[in-house]
Amino acid sequence: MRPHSKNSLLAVLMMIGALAGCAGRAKVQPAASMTSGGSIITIEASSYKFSPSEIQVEKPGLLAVEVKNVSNSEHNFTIEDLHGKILKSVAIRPGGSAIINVELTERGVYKFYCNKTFHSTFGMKGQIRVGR
Ligand SMILES: [Cu+2]
Repeated sequence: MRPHSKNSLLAVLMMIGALAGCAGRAKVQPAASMTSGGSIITIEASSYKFSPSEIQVEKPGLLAVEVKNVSNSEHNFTIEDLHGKILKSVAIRPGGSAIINVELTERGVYKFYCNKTFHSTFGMKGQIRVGR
């Protein structure tokens, strides 16, 4: 292998390492507690990500998710239970918002995503961890 091709391989490896590092550093956002007993979190939907995408909830119970679509495209918020069953699936128009109430009855990691074609592939997905 000639020296310059070795260097470009190294550059590619370093780039992959940097990307993986970014993915691993996703900030976990704790949901706020409501006086009524449940929790609440606000998520911004843009093309193509949810922010925050990693959410922590103290314990099982009601979670109110406010999803604000800050993009010019229609998006969707779909959340599954621990067994892959869809709990809620709500469309959010461009510039609009929706409050989605879900009962997260068990400790564990709940996946959410946008169900529009390819959006989750592009990165419109995240998870809610209930309990430590
Ligand atoms: Cu989407």
